[in-house]
Amino acid sequence: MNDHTGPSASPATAHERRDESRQDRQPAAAKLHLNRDHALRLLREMLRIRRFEERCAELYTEEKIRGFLHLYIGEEAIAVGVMQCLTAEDAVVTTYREHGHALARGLPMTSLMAEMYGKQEGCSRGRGGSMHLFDLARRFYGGSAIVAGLLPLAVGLALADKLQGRNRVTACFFGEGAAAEGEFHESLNLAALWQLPVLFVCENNLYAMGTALERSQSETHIHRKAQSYQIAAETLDGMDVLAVEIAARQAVAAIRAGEGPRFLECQTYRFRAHSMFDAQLYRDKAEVEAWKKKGPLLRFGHWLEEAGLLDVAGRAQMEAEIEAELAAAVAFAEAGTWESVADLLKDVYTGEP
Ligand SMILES: Cc1ncc(C[n+]2csc(CCOP(=O)(O)OP(=O)(O)O)c2C)c(N)n1
Repeated sequence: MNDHTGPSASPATAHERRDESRQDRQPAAAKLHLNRDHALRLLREMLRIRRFEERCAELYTEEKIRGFLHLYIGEEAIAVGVMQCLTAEDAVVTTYREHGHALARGLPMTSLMAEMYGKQEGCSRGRGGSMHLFDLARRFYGGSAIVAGLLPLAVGLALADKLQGRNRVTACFFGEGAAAEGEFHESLNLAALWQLPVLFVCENNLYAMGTALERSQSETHIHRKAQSYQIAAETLDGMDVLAVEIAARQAVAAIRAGEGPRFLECQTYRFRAHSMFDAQLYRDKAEVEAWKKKGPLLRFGHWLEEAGLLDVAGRAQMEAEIEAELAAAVAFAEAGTWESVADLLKDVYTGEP
């Protein structure tokens, strides 16, 4: 199978009015050469993220996980689609909504869950928690709480690679809210000016906390802001994992060929609240339900069934395997240890000798 003919309709919201490049998807789809193993991997990776976060939400209400918790549920296709196109040498930087990116990048679920618990066996030794997942060996530079704060970091990583002659890509994931920040514009300008190998991935889920995009930014076509800096940019259906992978594969190839940065605006939607403290009074329940019907898992799962690539038993087996992985991760976190009080100031910068 080398063609993607899956459903491509998007919910009837503001995104539908902003679809300049979607017509280009079909010819590009033929270049993906999708085989069964790869297709099933895409579904499995999205399911791992979904089930991990559903369990995190439960653990949060049980107060096993504390602090902030921003769920990526609904947006899984973006992290999974893009991550297929990166090598171990490439770098990844993300926002605080980064559990999905970390899992898709290959961080073990055990170390992620331990981090969620605040245990020192976690990927950030229990000091980061949900918002600051980090893994140097996998070049996963994590989890940044400051909106747009990660863009200069990505530009810096890419500049270092360029100066040292390494053919690497830095993938930088952020929400559309970042496009209202100065750092976004400074970063895009320098990345374009210096032709740096950055893949900017805007996860446009239409809301920055409780503020709708149309109420906060005069230009709602985020990719046009990138174009104004002479960066090749496009908008695409971020609920379609194949569309994301196709676009990312083309963008990464161009970056590796020395063509400078690329920008993808992925149209998506978060199904859950901004964080665990959010009554969601800023959007209609009907809007949320409409988007859920276009969810990446539902849609790709149906497509796999229709294509004869996954039957009921196969899906059940996949679910069971993920459940077992999740159970092991929770057990690992439960058995984890707290950092001793005596060590709490270790590695904390105080400015004093
Ligand atoms: C510089 C800065 N301003 C404000 C905040 C508070 N804040 C946290 S998340 C958020 C919304 C960001 O929305 P968006 O970038 O679209 O990402 P999403 O949460 O939708 O994934 C805001 C304003 C912050 N963390 N950093």
